[in-house]
Parts: sequence; C-alpha cells; structure tokens
Amino acid sequence: MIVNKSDIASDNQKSLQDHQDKFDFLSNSLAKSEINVDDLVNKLADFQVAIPSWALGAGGTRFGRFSYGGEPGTLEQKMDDVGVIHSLTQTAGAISLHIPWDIPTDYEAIKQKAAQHDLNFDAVNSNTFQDQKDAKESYRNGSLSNTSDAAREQAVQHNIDVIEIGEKLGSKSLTVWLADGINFPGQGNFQSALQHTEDSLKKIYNSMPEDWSLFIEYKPYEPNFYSTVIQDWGTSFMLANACGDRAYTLVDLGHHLPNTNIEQIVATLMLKGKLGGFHFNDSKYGDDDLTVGSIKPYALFLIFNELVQGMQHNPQNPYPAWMIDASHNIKDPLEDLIQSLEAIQEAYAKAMLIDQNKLMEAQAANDVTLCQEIIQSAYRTDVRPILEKARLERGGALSPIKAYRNLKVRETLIKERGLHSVASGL
Ligand SMILES: [Mn+2]
Repeated sequence: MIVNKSDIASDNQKSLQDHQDKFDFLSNSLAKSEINVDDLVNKLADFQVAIPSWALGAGGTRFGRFSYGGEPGTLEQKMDDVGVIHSLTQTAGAISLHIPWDIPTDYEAIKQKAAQHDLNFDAVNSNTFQDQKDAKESYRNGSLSNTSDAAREQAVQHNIDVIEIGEKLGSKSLTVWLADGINFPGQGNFQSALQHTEDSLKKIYNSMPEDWSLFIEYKPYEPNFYSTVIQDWGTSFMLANACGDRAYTLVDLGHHLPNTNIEQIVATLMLKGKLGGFHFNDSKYGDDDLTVGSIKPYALFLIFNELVQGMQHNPQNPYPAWMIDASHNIKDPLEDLIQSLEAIQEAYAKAMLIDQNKLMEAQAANDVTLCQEIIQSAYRTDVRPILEKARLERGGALSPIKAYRNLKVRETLIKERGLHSVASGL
C-alpha cells in the first residue's frame, strides 16, 4: 500500500486553519524570546529516525505473541510499511535491517523499493543470539565470547557476512548486540569471556570497509540473569576504544537498570567522541520496549538536551545514528511507531528551546532555582504546532495518527495481506 501525498493533503484540509492559528500563536510568543521558529522547523524536518525491519509486526514476550492483522510477510512489505510511516510523518526516512531475518533476495528490487519510498539503509544488525537452521555451532553458551574457537569463528564470520550484505545496499555501519553472558555464578570466567569478546570484535572491526562504523550495544541483563558480557556503557566504551576510531558505543534507552542517569551517559560519550548510535523506546521496569515517551517523557527531554548540546559543541562526536527499537505487543505496530516518532520530535524540539546561554550563566552563578526554571520552561512549552509545520512543509500529515485511521491504512493492509499474515523473523 502507498499513501499518496494528495490523500494526505486533502485529509490535512480539515485541520489546516486550526494548525495555522496555533502555529502563529506559538511562533509569536517564541519570537519574543528570540527563538527562530523557522530554524526549529527546518531542524525537525531534517531529523530522520530509522525503523528496524523487526518492528513492523506484533512483538511478544516469551509467554506469547498476539499477531496483528495485515502484518508484513516479506522484506518488500516491511519496506512498504516504513514507506507509509514516512509518508505520514516525514521523519522515518531510513530502515535498519536485521540479518538473517531480512536478507534481500533481489538487491536491485530492494534498492528500487527504498528509492520509491525515499528511504536510506541505516545500520545493519547481526544476530548471534539464536541458532540458525543448519548452523554447525550453537550459541547456547555464547557467540563472540564462547569458550569454543569454532563457535566464536562462526559468530565473527556471520558479522562479516552481514557487513557484505549491508555494503550491497549502501549501509555504512554495523550494530552488534550480544546476548552473551551467564545465568549462574561460577558458570563462566568473566575475564576470558571479555577477552574473547574483545578479540572477536577486533576481527569484525578490521573486516569493515574504511568508511564503515561499528556500534557496540550494551544491556545489563536478559536473556542471561546473572551476568552479561557487555553489560554497561563503560564496557562498551572500553571495547570500542580497543577496536579503534570507527568503533562507538550505542545507547539503547531500555538497556539500563532503573533510574540510571542516561543523559549523563550521553554527555560523557559525546565529550569523548564515542556516541555512535541511539535506540529509542521507553520502559517502566526493565527492557520492556514500550512506546517512546509513554512512561518517562521528561527523562527523554533531558537526554535530548544533552544530545542537542553534543551535536552543537562536540565535533569530535559523529552525527549519531537514530533508531526506534521497540516491541509492539498489543497496539497496531505502525500506530505505535508513529506515536514514538512524535514523542522523539517533541523531546528534540523542546530541548532546542532551552536558552543555553542563560542556562550557562545561571550555572556559573550557582543559581539552582533559575537553572531549573530555564529547563522546565522549555519542557512545558507545547511544541506540537512546530512538529505539524515540519510535517506539513514536506507533504506529511498534520496529525499522522488521525490520517492513518482516516485513510484506513490497517484495513487496506489486512485486505492486501490477510488477517493472519505474520511478520517474518520474530
Ligand atoms: Mn537496541
């Protein structure tokens, strides 16, 4: 299914005047604080977040999975779904492929599909957290950290294969997330597991083309519940440094223990030029992969404050690769992704409203109350008219969720693919 610009434009008509009134009011009041609204609109319009190929179907837990009608059964259909989201939001201009779930069979056709939907190929993701059919070695006891030379070699080779697939599509980075770890004290040796992981990552790093980057993701627990080899940002940072200049840490919002100060991690990594990628989601208790901004929107805003500052003042840090990494257990996955994109843009826009000069003055004067006032005044501003404007100018929907429903996207997908289609991979 393709959502046409003309259909979106006619759906926008109903709320165009309302949008204009709200936008004029907001831009007038922001102009008094010497904020350039056009600049904000342009920055938002340029901000593109990748959608992973595994997020277009219903997710699930180890207890069960409730599939959603009209799920994409092929990579082509997944790209069509990202195309729908991008048409409506104008902020999902990239797809991140998971290998081996989404190996293209016809590369030219896939590249054409991407061009048709105006999508780039973001980081490719390897998978050594489950055994593949006919694989010689098992990852039951780890992949890059496995005590078996043969298992480690197989895992390294898989990552090299993923890089080759990514190269054919125009990707420029590889994301490695390892499930490696142990469930019981004494089950494994911490030092040799870490050393094996470092040695394996170096082999992968040295196999990358010169214009590629390696992103090393961390996670404190799950699937292992006693120890994870790459458990935190410090371990990832250390491994990235061991690999080289083009290896970076990847921060996934859900991969932290409760109450971790993620904004401080972001600031530290950007100062050191090592924040390569960022995965968005939200969580209440653990890695529960909820819709971005649904639980802790203020924390997301504080994180964006650091990201904005880092993007402005840390030329040593590359522009990060953005991706949504969430699981949609009961909501329509496309609606969930649209809501996430809106929450990301909202946090980004609000962070750009913070008067950094005034904040620095207040910090220098140790005026704690004023510091808080400056931050919270930005957070309390309703920036949604700016988001609407950014979408409108690029041909997107004023309200993507309403347009999605008015244009009967899910009903059409069910008609095209059937009620019982199941997204491949999950
Ligand atoms: Mn992730």
